[in-house]
Amino acid sequence: MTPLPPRQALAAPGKWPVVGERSPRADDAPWSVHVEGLVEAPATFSLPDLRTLGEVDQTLDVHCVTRWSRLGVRFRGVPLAALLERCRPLPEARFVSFVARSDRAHSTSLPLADALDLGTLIAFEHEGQPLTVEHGGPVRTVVPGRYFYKSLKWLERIELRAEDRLGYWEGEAGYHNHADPWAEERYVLPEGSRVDVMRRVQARDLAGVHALGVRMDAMTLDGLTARGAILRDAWFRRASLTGADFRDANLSNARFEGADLRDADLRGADLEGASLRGADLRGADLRGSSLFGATFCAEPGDDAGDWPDARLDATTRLDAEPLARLNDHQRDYVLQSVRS
Ligand SMILES: Nc1nc2c(c(=O)[nH]1)N[C@H]1C(S)=C(S)[C@@H](COP(=O)(O)O)O[C@H]1N2
Ligand SMILES: [Mo]
Repeated sequence: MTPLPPRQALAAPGKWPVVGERSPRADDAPWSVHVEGLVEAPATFSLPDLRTLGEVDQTLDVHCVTRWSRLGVRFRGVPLAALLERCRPLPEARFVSFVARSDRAHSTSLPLADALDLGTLIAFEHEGQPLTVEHGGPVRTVVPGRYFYKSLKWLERIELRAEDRLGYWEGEAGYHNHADPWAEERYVLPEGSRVDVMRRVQARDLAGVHALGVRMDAMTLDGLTARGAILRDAWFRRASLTGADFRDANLSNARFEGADLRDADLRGADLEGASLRGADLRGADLRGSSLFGATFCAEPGDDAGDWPDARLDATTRLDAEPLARLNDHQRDYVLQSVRS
């Protein structure tokens, strides 16, 4: 069986989803990559300069925090190590921050030792072709062994630092700064917010709440109001959620295994990567929801857990949009259930 980190699923064959920014900053200047901060020899490299540092092929597994993976993907580029050999980091340099040529100056960072040990690559090509713009062309980083948000598109600046500087997703969206997919380091809760969130859970009012990774397994939360809440990675396993209002909520990667979702309102909810196995969805409304990577039944050859298949019937409401994003196996199961 294919080795996948916990709760990752393969992207459809031949598909490479675009995540985050879709294009770099508009700028007529020729592309260059600056290396600065705690280095003996700061430098600016043109793309041809960079490529003379010695290109290698590297095959790695891509694991996006939104749950899709692509295994054995080949990139070609220059190892970060080769570049830093030229610029010679000072002994105080303990972190490396990669900054993009993008409108929000998107960035991400790694401990320098990790970036080197993991074999970070400054990549120009993907499967023998130049990187397309939406995937970070002409130059991006790829970091094996970390969720893909540590791999920066449109590399413009590499900064060596004594202190860490949280990247865009890590600082703004609560993405885990260590990002090891095997340890499932996806999201962190903002400091100090857990108690407040649990108080809101007790009151069954999570409308507009922004909290990541909240554990609500087996809780009785019928009639819960969670409209517009951001509850990525929440656990609702075996929770009782009849009539819950999840309209437009972000429930990506949420676990609803065995949950009672009868008559729940999930219109417009983001359920990407959510697990709904064993959930009771009779009378639930899923119209306009986003179901990329969501699961209702076991995948062939999947032995992860012994949940039964979700319960759907003719009273479960769905429209074309959510169905289009399911994989074939899940879509067949859903369609067959709602027709019977
Ligand atoms: N400049 C930039 N780099 C970025 C992002 C971004 O929004 N901007 N998103 C990150 C995330 S979350 C992922 S999963 C990957 C997605 O790369 P792809 O669009 O080529 O699949 O890029 C990462 N690097
Ligand atoms: Mo991502």
